[in-house]
Amino acid sequence: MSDEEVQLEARLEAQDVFEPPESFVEQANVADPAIYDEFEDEWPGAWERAAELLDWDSEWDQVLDDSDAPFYEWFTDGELNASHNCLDRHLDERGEEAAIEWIGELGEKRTYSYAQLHREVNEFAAALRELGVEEDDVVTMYMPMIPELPVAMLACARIGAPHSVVFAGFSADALATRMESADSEFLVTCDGYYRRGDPLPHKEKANEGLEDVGHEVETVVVDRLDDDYDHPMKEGEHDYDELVAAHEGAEVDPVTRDAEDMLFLMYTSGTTGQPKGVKHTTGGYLSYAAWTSHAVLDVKPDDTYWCSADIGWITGHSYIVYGPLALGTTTVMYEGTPDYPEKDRLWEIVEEYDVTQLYTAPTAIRAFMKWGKEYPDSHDLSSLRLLGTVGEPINPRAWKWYYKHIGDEDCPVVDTWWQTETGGMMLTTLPAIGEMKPGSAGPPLPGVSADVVDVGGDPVGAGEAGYLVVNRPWPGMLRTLYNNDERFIDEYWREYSNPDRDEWVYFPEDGAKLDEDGYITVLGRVDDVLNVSGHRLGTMEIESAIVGVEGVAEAAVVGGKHDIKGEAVYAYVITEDGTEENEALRERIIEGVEDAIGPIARPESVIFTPELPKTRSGKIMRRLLEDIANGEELGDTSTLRNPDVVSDIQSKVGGD
Ligand code: 6R9
Repeated sequence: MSDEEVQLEARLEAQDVFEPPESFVEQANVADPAIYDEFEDEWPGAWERAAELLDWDSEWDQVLDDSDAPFYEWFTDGELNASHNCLDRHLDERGEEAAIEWIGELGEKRTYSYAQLHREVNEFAAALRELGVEEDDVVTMYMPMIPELPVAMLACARIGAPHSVVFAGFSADALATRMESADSEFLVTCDGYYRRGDPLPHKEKANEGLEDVGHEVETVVVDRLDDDYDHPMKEGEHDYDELVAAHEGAEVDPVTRDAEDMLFLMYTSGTTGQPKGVKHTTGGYLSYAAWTSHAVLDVKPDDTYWCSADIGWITGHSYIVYGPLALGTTTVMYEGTPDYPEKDRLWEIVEEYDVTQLYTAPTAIRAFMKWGKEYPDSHDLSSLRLLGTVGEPINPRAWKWYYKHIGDEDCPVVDTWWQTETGGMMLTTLPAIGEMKPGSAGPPLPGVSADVVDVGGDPVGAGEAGYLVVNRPWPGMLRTLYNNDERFIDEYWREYSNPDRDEWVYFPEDGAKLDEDGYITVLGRVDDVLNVSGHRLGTMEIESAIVGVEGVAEAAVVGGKHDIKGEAVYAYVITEDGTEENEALRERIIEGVEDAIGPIARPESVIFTPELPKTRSGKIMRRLLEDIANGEELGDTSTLRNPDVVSDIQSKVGGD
């Protein structure tokens, strides 16, 4: 490093607060700080400005109906169609502009103009109807990052059929559980996809999952691998290309949906082994996705905006598909991984497409940091105007690296806290208004009300850790858990609400800290959910996969700190025959987890132990196992029934 660079690094390291760059402020969609007061003064009416970003078939009567809280309703009696909002209404002005820029793993490129995307969505919507899909039928999609995925989502939205997208990296079991839970009789999947240049069979996994679904399923298969792979096509299955060709030129009128009609379901991990089917609606969700894309990501029609998430997660739903397309911009979709063929793949794409905003995850940023600044430095990234992060807490070092080496100290960084359940962003600075504090997401968005409280629900003082709560409803909120209103209340509203006084407080199950300026630093989950590379995984789901492996008697899973992934899966396992070293069993356990959930849940470490540390009442002391995984000092172990086991386990982890 030159002297100048050393000085620069030192200055950045010492700096805790960053101002939005002048050049950004001048052109921002939202730049007037009065927005915060306006939302307070006009709440909940102020949310109309989100709904007004959309086209409605008929206007709402009421912005918020809270008569049956916490089953809130937004924009009641309003009617609209999401596919119309993402496509048709842009045709006149932006028909020939790119809606999706798709970049394949092998370097292939496909551009879908709004007109082309509209055409294919119509054709596929007609095909789905012919297959028997009716309004309100749940259509499952089990697909990687190929353009047919957003096409299928928008085709469903067009005919009023909610979609349920299952992340392609999830296992056959995970697919089956979700299809069963949603009673979904339709599946859109593909033959396979490429990973690091090699074809990866996907259809076999889908077939395996279908075997465990107890009802008939109509399946559509996209041919992604062409001649590289002859997928096992089953009788009665439909080929996507043939279906679309058979409906060439078809036009399907967008079905008018009530604002509160379900747009999609998204399954996510919770405390129990059973994933939760989060229900999002057409009016509130779409308004919220569009508004936050406008206000936080500063999306404008002429942008080439890129969110590097996978559409199989909520981030991809809100900020690759619905938000950007509702605003008529160009959204980039990248199929591959950031280090194939080289570690500069992302920067090559930013340069080639003149990407204006990049929204990614801290885990990716930490990997970029490790690879070195020479990769971004070898590309012209000056088209970038804004950077964002999501998915997990970002450490200040990674934030500053992103700010400097990707943003050239000239782009605001928005650290956005939100969840599958919230539908869109909740805590973040507005990029042209708020000072940025690396490591702290920021204040709640205008109109959103959040606080940090203690176990009893009382606000904690500045600087103290507590539990994050949300005190008011917001349009993008989940409406319920699919077919399970009771669990919806138990999971999110039981803890801090006061139903007798009709006071409802949403509990996201995250720990947090508040500073004297009202900035919130989110510390991580306080339930048994891990965050591995920004992906939510339930410890119970992993544990039940492990105890399903022959030879395993008991298992406890916790998260251990990991430089790149944030958290990694540590599995403590008691074997049936008491053996403490068994390489073959270790492999079977890893395989078992991959089969039940997917490779993302793969244990970093499997530790065989004769016992697990338990309290006198027989509860596993997970905190202790976490401390052991992190090599931290252990607190009081005197309440344990079996304190001796601790040093034994410690020595194994240390020597692992
Ligand atoms: C959008 C998404 C939600 C959980 C959430 C929290 C963590 C997300 C964060 C963050 C700190 C941020 N999380 N964004 N933690 N700072 N900016 O990731 O949804 O997959 O449902 O995960 O992720 O723990 O509760 P989801």
